[in-house]
This record gives sequence, structure tokens and C-alpha cells, in this order.
Amino acid sequence: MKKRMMILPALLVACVVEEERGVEWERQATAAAMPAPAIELSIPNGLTTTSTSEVLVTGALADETVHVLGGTRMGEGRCPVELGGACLDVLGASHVAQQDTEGDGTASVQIQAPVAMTGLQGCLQAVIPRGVDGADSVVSDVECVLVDDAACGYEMDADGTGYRVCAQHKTYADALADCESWGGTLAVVDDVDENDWLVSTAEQYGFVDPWIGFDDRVSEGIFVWADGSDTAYLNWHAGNPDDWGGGEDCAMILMDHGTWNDASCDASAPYFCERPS
Ligand SMILES: [Ca+2]
Ligand SMILES: [Ca+2]
Ligand SMILES: [Ca+2]
Repeated sequence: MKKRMMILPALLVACVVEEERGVEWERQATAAAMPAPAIELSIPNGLTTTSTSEVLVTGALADETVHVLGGTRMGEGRCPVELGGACLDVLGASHVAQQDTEGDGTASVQIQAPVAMTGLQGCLQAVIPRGVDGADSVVSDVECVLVDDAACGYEMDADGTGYRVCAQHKTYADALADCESWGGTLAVVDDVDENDWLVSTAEQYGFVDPWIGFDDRVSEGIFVWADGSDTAYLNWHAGNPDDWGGGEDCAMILMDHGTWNDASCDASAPYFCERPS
């Protein structure tokens, strides 16, 4: 008997708590039914892989946490995750920030793009998680910008040779000068393994045909390697070098074939720099 008497007040308390919860749930349901406020994301300073970029999120509330998702938009067929019409295959730029300290409806997020963003475009999207299980998250449109011209990645092949992998398009002479300032030359392709590695890496980066360090600028028809070596490996595309139009002295890899074409040195292309390990 005594035990039952104890249970009754406990049940009453439980009922009151349940009623309060019901009100809370109703309030949350009402909030969820209202249209979520829009947020906008802009990238005023562009994106770089070498320095921190500022991203503005407009419409965030004070103290809200904004997650910025970053990714690369590369060539056709390279889109593991479709999100808002853009390819977001790297989420490495996610970031947390204190928001809107000035109360002006904007908040800046400092992000550092991951190296994998050295594709043609970097894309970002801002997400503010709201609601019980994230279902009411506010999501901005995807904003894509060209990654800063200074952006180059660094890759190492199986032999430990280091390469500077540059998505920016430069003329042959400018690309070579950039490689030399890095302490190397444009890539010298020693064998088929190196050629295959360059092609697969260029595919990862979404490159169009990149420069290699092979040219006949000094003496027409006599191609020399940028490092002065006597490397014997050749992989010309059929019919090349053809010095087409009387003005093709610089070699690039044709991404559709993996073979080389002599092209105008004044063309702009991405490039590989190489230096010994
Ligand atoms: Ca080499
Ligand atoms: Ca030529
Ligand atoms: Ca040619």
C-alpha cells in the first residue's frame, strides 16, 4: 500500500512535465514550418591555397555557427558528389566561426582552401545547422570562383621526386621561370612511368594539356630538355612535332592521348615543375 501512495505523486509530476514538453514540441514545429531565413555567401577576395580567404555570410544570426563546405569543380566526369549543381568532392574547408559580432547581419569566415582545390574552380557553400536533427539547416547557394592564380599544389611520385603542380595557365617561358624560382625546371619526362604519372596527376587536377620542359626554341627541330639532360625518352603524338604554322617550339601533353604535341610557346597552359628529391 505504501508503495502505491509513493507512485501517485510521481505520476502527477510526470504528467505535468509531459504537458510542458508538448508545448515545447508544438513551438518547435511552428518554427520549423516557417520559411527558413536565407543566407548568402560571397567570396570577396577570391580563393587561394596559399593564404587565408575571407568569406562573407549574410543573414546569419548572432552566435550562429556557419560551416563552409569547400570543393573543386573540375572536368566532366569528375563529380563524386552533386550538391547544388556543383561538384563538392572535398569537404576539407569546413570551418566554424563566431558570427556577426557587429550585429550588421554579416559574418566573415576565414577559410584556407585545401590543396585539392587547385583545380579550375573552387566552390563553397555555407550551411547553418538548425532544428532538432539538422533537417531545418539553412543552406546557401553554391558559389564557385577561379582559384587564385598563385595556386600550385605539391605532389611526390613513387620515386620521391617532387613536383610543383600548377593549375594556373602560363606561357611556356613564364611557366619555366616560375619553376626556376621554385628551384626546379619544367618537368623532364624520363620514361613511360613518369609520363603515366604526369597524366594521371593532371587528370586529378582537372588539367587541360599541360607543359613539359621540352622545346626547340634555340634550334628548330632540335628539342632539348629544360634541365639540359640528354633524356632519350620520346612520346610524340602521331605527326608531331610538326612545327605547325612555322611556330610550334614547346611541348605539352595531350590529355586525350597521353602523348606530346609541339605547340606555340605563347599559348597558356597549366604546367608541372620538377626538382630532384
Ligand atoms: Ca623527370
Ligand atoms: Ca618547332
Ligand atoms: Ca604540333
